[in-house]
Amino acid sequence: MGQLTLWGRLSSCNVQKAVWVLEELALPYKRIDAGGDFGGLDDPAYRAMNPHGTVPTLKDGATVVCDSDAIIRYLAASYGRGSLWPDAPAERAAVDQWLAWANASLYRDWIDLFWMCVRTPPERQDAEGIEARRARTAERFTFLDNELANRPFVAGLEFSLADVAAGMTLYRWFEMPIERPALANLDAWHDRLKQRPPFQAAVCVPFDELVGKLAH
Ligand SMILES: N[C@@H](CCC(=O)N[C@@H](CS)C(=O)NCC(=O)O)C(=O)O
Repeated sequence: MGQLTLWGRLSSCNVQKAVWVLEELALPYKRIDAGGDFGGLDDPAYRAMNPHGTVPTLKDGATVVCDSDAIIRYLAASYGRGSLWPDAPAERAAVDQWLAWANASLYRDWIDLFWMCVRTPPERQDAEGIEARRARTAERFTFLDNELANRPFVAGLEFSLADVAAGMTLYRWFEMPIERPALANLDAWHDRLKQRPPFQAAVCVPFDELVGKLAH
């Protein structure tokens, strides 16, 4: 293992995924605030690592990885000994299919809602648009609640990267000033995650600095 360095402000949900996995694996790492009010994403040295100019970026010795999903997979494959992202293809596929759902379906609706409801200043908010996104996100969580009736974690009996990608949404979902359906299995899963200090440290982070801020 080289020196692990993660660039990214903790108020970024994608940075939170990376921090959560670093903490789950109890890896020594240094996090450097970048992005948002911290800036730095247009610096040539940063762009040389991450041509997208986004956070997070991970450096492990000579290896640089951009994109939160690539980062959590890299960390799990390198240091997880099959715990968060199984080695066996069939078990890995079970995690991957839920990672894909979390990113392509749940995250898309949830992040739209967060931008419209929290990041957009009140005077520019579109109540109908918020309600449409709220309803769609609630449908995603209702679907997940139904799945969680049969298993304790998103991809099966064990905690995995799928729980990180989906669970990263929970704090903000429950903190947003919106109506939410009562979902007992989702609540039980949330309670299971809340027992993990890495979830608390990475995800349960107030987002006041993002309220009414569309700039980044
Ligand atoms: N697919 C990328 C998306 C990265 C992304 O859009 N990051 C946002 C923060 S969540 C960003 O860099 N925003 C600009 C900023 O923070 O200044 C990933 O998962 O890492």
